[in-house]
Amino acid sequence: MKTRITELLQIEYPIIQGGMAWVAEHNLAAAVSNAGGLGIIGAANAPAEWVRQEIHKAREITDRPIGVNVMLLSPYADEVAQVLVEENIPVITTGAGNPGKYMDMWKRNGSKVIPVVASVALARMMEKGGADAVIAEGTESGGHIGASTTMTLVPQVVDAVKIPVIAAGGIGDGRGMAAAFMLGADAVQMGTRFVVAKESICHQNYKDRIIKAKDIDSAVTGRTHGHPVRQLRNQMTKEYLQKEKDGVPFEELELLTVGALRNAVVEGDVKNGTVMAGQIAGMIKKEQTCKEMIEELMSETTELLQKAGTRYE
Ligand code: TUI
Repeated sequence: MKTRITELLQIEYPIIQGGMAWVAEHNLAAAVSNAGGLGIIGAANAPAEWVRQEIHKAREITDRPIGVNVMLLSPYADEVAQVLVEENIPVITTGAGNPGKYMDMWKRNGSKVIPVVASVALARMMEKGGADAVIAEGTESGGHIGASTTMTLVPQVVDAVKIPVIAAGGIGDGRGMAAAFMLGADAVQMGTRFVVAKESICHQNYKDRIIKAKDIDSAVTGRTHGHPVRQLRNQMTKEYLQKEKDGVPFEELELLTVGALRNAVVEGDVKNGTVMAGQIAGMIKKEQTCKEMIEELMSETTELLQKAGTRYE
C-alpha cells in the first residue's frame, strides 16, 4: 500500500507506533520497524543520554528507519532535540506542545518533522513552519489529550493543510484504519494496541488491564488544571477525580501521580499507578507480535477499502 506517508518516510505500511512514555523503548520501536511500520522511541521525560542509548540499541535490532518522539513538556527537551541531530534521526514526532523552536535545526539536518496537533490552528502553523506532515490526534487517545474527536479533527485538518495527515486516537483495527483513510488521512498512528504487543516490555498486569478493559473503562484526570490525561480507571483515578471535584490545589494532585506511570508500566502497579490507554482499549483482546498485528491490520484495511471501492463505483 503506497501513500504519501509511506513514500515520505520510506516505510512499507502506513502505520506509525505512538511514542508512549516508558513503553516506546528500543525493543518495541525496532519490532514495529522490522514489521514494516515506523517504530518510535518515546523520549518522554527521560534524559537525553537515555534516548541516545535507546537509539543505539534499536539500531542493533533493525536496519530500517526508526523515529523519536519528543515530549515538549520534558525538562530535557532541549538536550533531546540536540541528540536527535547528532544521531541523524530520520523522523521526529513531537507531542504536548509547539515544536517551533526546534524546527530549523531538525530540518537543516534533513529530518522529517511530524508534530502531533490537536487543532486546525496548530496544524496550519506547523505547515507554515516547515513540518513535513502532521499527526491529528483525537481525544480518544491515551495519555495527554486535546478536546476534539478523531472523527471531527482529521477531516478538518485534512482540509486546512496540503501536507499529509496521519490520524491518531481511537484506531485499533482495520475498520478504524480504513475509516481514517476515508477521512483523508495518509497513515495512522496507534498506541494502545502496541502496548500489548509481545515485544512490548510493559508489565503483564498493565497488558492484562487493557485486554480486560470495557468500552467505558477510561477516565480523564487533570481537566481542571489544563493537562487532561486519559487512563484506565482505578483507585488512583477515583481519588484524583474526587480531589479535583473538591478543588484540591494542583501541587497536591501532582503528588498522586509522581512516578505513577513508571509504577504501572515497570512495576505492574495497576491499582495506584497511571494506566494510560485510549478508549479503544475495550476492543483490544489479544497479545500478538508486531508483525502479526501489522499484517492483520493491513489485510483488514485493504479488504475494507476494496469493498468500499466496489460499492461506491
Ligand atoms: O503528548 C501526547 N501524549 C502524551 S504526553 C504524556 S506525558 C504527560 N503526562 C502528564 C501531563 C502531560 C504530559 C502522556 N501522553 N500526545 C500528543 C498530543 N499533543 N496530544 C495533544 C497534544 C497537543 C495539545 C496541544 C499538542 C499541541 C498543543 O498545543 C500546544 C500549543 O502550544 O499550541
